[in-house]
Amino acid sequence: MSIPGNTLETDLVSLRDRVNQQLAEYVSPGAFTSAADCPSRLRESMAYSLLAGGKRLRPLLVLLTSEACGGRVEAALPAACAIEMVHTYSLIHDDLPAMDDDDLRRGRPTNHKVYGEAMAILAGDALLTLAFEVVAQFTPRPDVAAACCVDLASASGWCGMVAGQVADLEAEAAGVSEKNSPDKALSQLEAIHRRKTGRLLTSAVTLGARVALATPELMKRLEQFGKCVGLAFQIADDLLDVTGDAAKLGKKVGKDASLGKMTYPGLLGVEASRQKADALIDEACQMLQPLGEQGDKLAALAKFMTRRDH
Ligand code: GRG
Repeated sequence: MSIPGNTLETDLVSLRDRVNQQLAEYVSPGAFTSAADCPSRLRESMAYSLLAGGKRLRPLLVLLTSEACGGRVEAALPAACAIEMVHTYSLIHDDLPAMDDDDLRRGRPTNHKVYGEAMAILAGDALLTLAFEVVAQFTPRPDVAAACCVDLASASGWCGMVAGQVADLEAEAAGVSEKNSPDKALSQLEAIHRRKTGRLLTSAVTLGARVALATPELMKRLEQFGKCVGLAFQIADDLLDVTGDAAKLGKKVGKDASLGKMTYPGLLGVEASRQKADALIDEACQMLQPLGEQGDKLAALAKFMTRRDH
């Protein structure tokens, strides 16, 4: 990961290493009293995708938000790892033939290409449930752990990420982009992404704030920060599908256009999409004002997330 500013880059690399180390521990046979009972092929399939690299943006958002609110890394690490488990499950399921049917993810063959469809579905299921086991068991204070479970479940579930994925499939099946006016198509696209990617990214921020016991006023501002960053991230993702390099991304590019999908560059053009993403990041950074310098790393990560090349 290359992020401008030497200290920030060192900090992020070391936080990411901690997340990677903890994730490996959570899927090891000794992680829980009952963990040795996991069938070895299932564990292998879970670890294959979970430990395949990835930028770890969601865990970094959890940890940096918590730090910005005065929290400790150790307290936020279970939630940071849990959200990465949920994200990895969504990628495994999204890559399945019944969904996006992809054969490359994080620079490797997708989970179902290696372990078969049934095991890929089960590895996704197991990562999703393990996420909640980890938050409930290892987040300090039972009331905070419970609030984090609700937050993560609502962001990823039937009215969150899963709903967004359903809306995306329905829009694709209906060929909505051709039938609607540009304004209507744009608000439909926003409604899809607000849930499909936005809710989980917002949850990364609110989880960090919850663990650090942020005040309700700060929580509100951070939630708005997360919403802006979530949408800007999706616009950047759409742009990378047009302008990105498959080798750097570790997945195919040009897929959205070949499937006739609605995207920001498709509806607004490349330059206006970039401007929209930049404006969202400006709005996001304004939300961090009460944090003063303590919000600087979080602001830098948000900027990186939209200006990344992978
Ligand atoms: C299967 C319920 C279910 C949901 C899937 C998020 C999602 C919904 C599918 C992923 C499809 C996709 C490529 C969405 C675009 C935004 C996105 C989540 C990109 C990948 O996230 P990164 O860039 O990936 O953070 P890494 O590999 O770095 O973690």
